[in-house]
Amino acid sequence: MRVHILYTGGTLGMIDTPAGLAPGADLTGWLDRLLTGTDLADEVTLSAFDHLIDSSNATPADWAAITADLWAHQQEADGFVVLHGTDTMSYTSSALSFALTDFGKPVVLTGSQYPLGVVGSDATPNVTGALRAVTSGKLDRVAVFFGHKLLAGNRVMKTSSWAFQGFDCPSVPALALTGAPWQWTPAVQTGCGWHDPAPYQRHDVLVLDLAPGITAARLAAALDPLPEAVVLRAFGVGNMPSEEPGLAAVISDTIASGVPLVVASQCPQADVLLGHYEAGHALAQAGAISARDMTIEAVYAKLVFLLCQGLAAEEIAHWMVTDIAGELSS
Ligand code: ASN
Repeated sequence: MRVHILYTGGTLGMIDTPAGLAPGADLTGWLDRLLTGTDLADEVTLSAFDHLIDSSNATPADWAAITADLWAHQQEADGFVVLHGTDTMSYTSSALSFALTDFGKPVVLTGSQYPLGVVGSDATPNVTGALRAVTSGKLDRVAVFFGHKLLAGNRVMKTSSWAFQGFDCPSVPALALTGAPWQWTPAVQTGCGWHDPAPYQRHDVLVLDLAPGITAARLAAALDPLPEAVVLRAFGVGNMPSEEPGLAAVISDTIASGVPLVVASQCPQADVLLGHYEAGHALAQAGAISARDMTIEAVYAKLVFLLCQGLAAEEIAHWMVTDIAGELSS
């Protein structure tokens, strides 16, 4: 089994600098020592971003660069591991899941909370777990391995800034849990796929949180000038203040201007049901799109993905509620 690793940056390969943690560790030497004497000793190739990043700096251009690197090595390996910072790893894994439905080989992202040079770091279990996942013969999609769990790439969220169990899927079970042997969950649906997608580039998608007391004037100001699409993080099943003067009109004017507006929930575990309450009725009436049980990361990456395909607002509305890569329960 051959594995290709792409190193993009993140805490895993960072060292202390006067300005805080920054890339600079000897990843190649560390990997060599990790794999010497194992069944993967001579089976791993490595490529790296020219400019290693803290994943807080990642943009859709980085999602495109990762996708391009994976395709460039697609024939050379049986499985692929992307070493990535944890901060935006679930955005990248969601994005890759839409772009790689045709890839046909497992891709697992991982990183760590502590750098590889710290005694007790989670770098070793996370990287070896990711390697084990992509060589298992049981995975055919984009996933994240972290804290002894293998998690679907477009269902996962970073749930802790410090815990070794820093990631979870609030709406679906883990794909596998480590152990001897690993415990695998029976495979579930993976969506209809997307053939030959246009590469990622940046689009103007606004993610907006509602909070008690928000006014129509504040919401209107945040939407001026209009972005290409909006993700409105509303309350519960997709509710907003229905008694606040002018608020519903700002939403309906935005949608009437041809801007897709997706309503997601502030609850990590949610199923958005627009109109279930009177407080969500205006959103349903205005033609807002429900995020259903998608994570905020999957919603954002999917909107950027669909905008990159040059789709009109009605087509975006259709695809947002259609399962492309297993991101959405049908
Ligand atoms: N700031 C880091 C990053 O996302 C956090 C980490 O990797 N643990 O690149």
